[in-house]
Amino acid sequence: MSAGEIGTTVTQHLLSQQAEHGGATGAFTRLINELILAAKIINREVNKAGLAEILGLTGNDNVQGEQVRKLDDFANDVVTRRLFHSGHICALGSEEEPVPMNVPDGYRSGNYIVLFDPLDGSSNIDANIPIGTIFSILRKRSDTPAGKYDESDILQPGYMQVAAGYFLYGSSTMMVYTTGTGVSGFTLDPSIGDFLLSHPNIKMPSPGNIFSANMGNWDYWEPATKHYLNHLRSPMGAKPAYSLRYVGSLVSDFHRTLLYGGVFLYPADSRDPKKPTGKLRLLYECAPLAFIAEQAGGVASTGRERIMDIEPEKLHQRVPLIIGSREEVTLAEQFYAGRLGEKT
Ligand code: P6P
Repeated sequence: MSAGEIGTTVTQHLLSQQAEHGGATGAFTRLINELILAAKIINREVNKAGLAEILGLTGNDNVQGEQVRKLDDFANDVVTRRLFHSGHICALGSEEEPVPMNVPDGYRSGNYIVLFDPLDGSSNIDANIPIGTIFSILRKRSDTPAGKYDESDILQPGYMQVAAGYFLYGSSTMMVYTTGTGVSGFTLDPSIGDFLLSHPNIKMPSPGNIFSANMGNWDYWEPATKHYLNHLRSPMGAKPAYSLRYVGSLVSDFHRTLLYGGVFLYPADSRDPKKPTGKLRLLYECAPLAFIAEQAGGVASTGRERIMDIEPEKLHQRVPLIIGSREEVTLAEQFYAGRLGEKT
């Protein structure tokens, strides 16, 4: 590449997409750019987390009853401030906040809702395991006054998403997103401080040869889950038998599945009576990753229902998630429908 040539920046990519939408006002581009700025700020702190006193616990619990690490708090605050600063938000929903957030007084408001997990996988922070920020972008659909929202604006099924994506703070920092016309991946070049297009038009290989699940939950899973995984891992089942990879950080496990194919699953389990439908949240984890998976040619299901079709009932609703290559997820659905069983 000749001097001065750096490839396509994410902003150039956004502007070219904006140009293709005749009626685009630039509001969406502005909003995404604020998310990108938030990610760069979070990335800076994540990269030095091992050095700064920012590690450790705030001593507070979030709505999930999970001890909140300082970086979670910091990431939540950065994303919230930057998005309200965009002037195009009417409400925000965060894993770290019990209820949706209104536009603060003094800020311009707009017609977008962003639901996000500011720092997913945060329990891995101390072990330097890759973690991420996940976001889902919806358009206001109620006729409430400017800057106001009602529940129908927040509780929208996944197929209503305008865009979805994640930032992965790992060996390199990446941004992966879709607006419904394919999936693009960008890698942060720290020397220029910008995300450059590194993975154009991502397609999920199918079939893959990796399955990803927390096998420690084995005794708490329903029979269909066990029969499906036995099929994948036994030489008498899938040919050749699959490998198991499990990071325990959703964005990492999903990103590998997106690029290499295979299946990630966090099914319902009976380990925690308070979480009978699994651990992952529909609106700001499963639905945005489902949008990306489908745009990359994959499938995202509860095992019995398309994730993107679920009509949400609560902001922090949890659902089972089986997401990955078309072949593996549709096979899983056969097991959950009882059409395949123990000896398959
Ligand atoms: P388990 C991280 O805490 C998280 O929310 C996701 O990032 C990850 O996929 C899941 O929990 C891991 O849960 O029960 O396997 O530790």
